[in-house]
Amino acid sequence: MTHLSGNPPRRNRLARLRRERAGFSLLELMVSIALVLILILGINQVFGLSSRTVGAGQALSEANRDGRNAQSIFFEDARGASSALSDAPCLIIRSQGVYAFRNKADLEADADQNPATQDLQGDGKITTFRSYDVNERRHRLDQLFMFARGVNHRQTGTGGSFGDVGSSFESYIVYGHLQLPDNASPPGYRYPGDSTPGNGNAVSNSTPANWQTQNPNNYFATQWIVGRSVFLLDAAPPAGTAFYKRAITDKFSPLAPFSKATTGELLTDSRYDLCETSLDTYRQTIAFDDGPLAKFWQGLTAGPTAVAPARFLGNPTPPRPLTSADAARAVPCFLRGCTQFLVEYAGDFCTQDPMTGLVTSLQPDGIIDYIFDPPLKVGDPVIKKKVRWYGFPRDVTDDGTVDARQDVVPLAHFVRNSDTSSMVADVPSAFPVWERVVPSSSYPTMPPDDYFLAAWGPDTQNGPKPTMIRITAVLDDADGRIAAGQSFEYVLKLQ
Ligand SMILES: [Ca+2]
Ligand SMILES: [Ca+2]
Ligand SMILES: [Ca+2]
Repeated sequence: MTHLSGNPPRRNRLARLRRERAGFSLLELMVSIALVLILILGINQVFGLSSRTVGAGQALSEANRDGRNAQSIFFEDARGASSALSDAPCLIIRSQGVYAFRNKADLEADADQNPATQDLQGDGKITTFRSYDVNERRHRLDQLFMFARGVNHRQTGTGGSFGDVGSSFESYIVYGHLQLPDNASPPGYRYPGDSTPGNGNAVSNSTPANWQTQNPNNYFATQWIVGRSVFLLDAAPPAGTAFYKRAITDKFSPLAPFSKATTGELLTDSRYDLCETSLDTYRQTIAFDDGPLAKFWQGLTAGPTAVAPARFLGNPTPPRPLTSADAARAVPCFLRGCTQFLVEYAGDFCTQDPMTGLVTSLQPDGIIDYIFDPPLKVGDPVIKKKVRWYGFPRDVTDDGTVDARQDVVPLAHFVRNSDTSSMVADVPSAFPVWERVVPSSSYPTMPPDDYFLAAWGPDTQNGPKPTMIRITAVLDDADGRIAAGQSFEYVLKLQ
């Protein structure tokens, strides 16, 4: 009998079913469980890997977004500063570095817990970073103080209001790292990188002892936030509004860091954004600047100690329920995770020999001061000129030394040290900018808290001012999702 259909004989089907019901052997079961486990592990790995990739991508795009957003704000402020430059009371750049760890993991991986030293190659050879280095352990926390014309609106309010109605065509803008709150109640505000017990507000402390209790939110470089504090200038603030007040006893009020509001808060408290003055009034205020102890650049930048600059308070995550004072402190928070903030300037301050680039006179020659690229050596053809940037000494050629021909140096250093025989021996103190500089010979041994300051004020009203400001910012991820911070460079045209 031949079966033409596809159905096997019933007996055969039963036999096979019986065989199938006998199921898997223990060995088969174990093997299949093992296979499933391996599969699960594999899937987990793939998901873990892709979520890490997504995390890094997200952190990267966040940094890029913040960097781009900052650009439009910088440019807008520069436009305002540019239109106020000719009669602005002053312009100040203050530069200072601190040693700091990138994050907790960086601290824990460091053998001697000192951020100024690092075993770079992992071979036991310890490198000690210099004060003028700019890297993952040596950070710049520069500040820019400037005046601007252009409409700015109120962002803080009197009493219970989160933002009073009002605007001003003149403003005072300060960029710089913020003091951030610790976890106490009420919070104490701490300087970036500082772990001195007792709210010392030192510029930096290289020992990480007690950072968790002393400065849990502003110790590591990736925790830092650069602030943008905008104060509206209004000669006659509206009635019923709180504002920073001019006071005879405080010469640089109402824009000095310790100027007081009508309700008692300090300017650095970031409580209000309205000041009782104007560009004209304030220029006159600081024009009567007299005596070595009362210069406007000191009056506007002075912090709690001689080397500590004034830093404004910020709180990016104000507690709930929100009060108007807490809301006001969220306003200045501008660039999060900003591990470097460098401000440098360029302009036409001197006359240079077109063949050698050496300074021949301390008068502008109509050409923005320049450097030769590549470095000028005997017999080198002149290839091209690059803008010369002035500021806190910085080794931009990355050869380990600061050289006036190629690197960023203070203007006074450049005009003093150009090795021309006709060079003047000294720079007049008010030419064409007031600069606090250390002798160039001491750059390699410069104390870690030494600072640079350049200021243009009423006494240099007719002297040359910067044509450009260069801001370099590094934005990093607090969670360490990216290998290193992203660098952004903004060149702001002032004239
Ligand atoms: Ca170390
Ligand atoms: Ca020039
Ligand atoms: Ca160099």
